[in-house]
Amino acid sequence: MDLTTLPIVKPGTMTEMDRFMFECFGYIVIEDVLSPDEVQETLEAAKRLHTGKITGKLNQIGKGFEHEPALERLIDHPAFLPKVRALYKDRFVLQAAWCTVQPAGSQSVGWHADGSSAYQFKDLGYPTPLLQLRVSFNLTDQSELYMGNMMMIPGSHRSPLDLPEAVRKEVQACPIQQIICARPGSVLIFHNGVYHSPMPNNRDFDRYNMHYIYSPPWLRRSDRDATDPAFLEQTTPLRRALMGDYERPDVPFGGGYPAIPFETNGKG
Ligand SMILES: O=C(O)CCC(=O)C(=O)O
Repeated sequence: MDLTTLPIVKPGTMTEMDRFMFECFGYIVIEDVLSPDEVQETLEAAKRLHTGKITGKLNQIGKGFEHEPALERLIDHPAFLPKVRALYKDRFVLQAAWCTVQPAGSQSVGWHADGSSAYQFKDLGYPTPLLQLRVSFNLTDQSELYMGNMMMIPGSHRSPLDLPEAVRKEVQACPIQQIICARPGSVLIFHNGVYHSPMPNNRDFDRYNMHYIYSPPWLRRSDRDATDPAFLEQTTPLRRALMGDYERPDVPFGGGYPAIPFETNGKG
């Protein structure tokens, strides 16, 4: 009997209820953001990215958006962008974009909160601040269990205690965990502090997810040292600003930085 209920929200505006659920659980889910054609196009781009590089475990490749238009298009998708804007009060950058594959018949269970082993986010203060908001697109079907689904522990971003080490490799790590069963094209948005893990993929096809990570403007990028100048040249003003590669009055941000041109979305 599954009595758990996913925090499902509608695309677009971050409503008061969306925000309440995000604060309680640390994540929300938007179903069916991409059409089947869009899923197919994005999946083909993801597969090109991983061609010849798939090993037996979870693999991730960054900054594919620099040369794959289908991955670039999702950076500012209107289904989720208003929610990111609401959470960061319009001040953020794309800190990384990771395309992950959990190969057919493989597993990489490893419960963790996101952050950096160089300096854990949880050591910055309590509750762990929002520093990497992850927007994850399912590119393959994960509507049933054991399809490489994301597994989450709701509310764990507010726990002052770590998840016990002894369960970190267990599929059933905690009685309150949830498994995100969602169709391809659905989106999961989550706080870096939430404990999560991929579920094993017992199917005969590789599982692909595309993760976009949004952070305050001063956080160092993690999938690139700098964005490819050729990409910056050809992309839209909004996406250019979301890369964080803008001129600013002074290097330490003391003079602020130019407002992100959200109103240009989709233009020029
Ligand atoms: O794509 C996945 O299965 C999740 C990857 C993950 O948890 C991470 O990169 O932090």
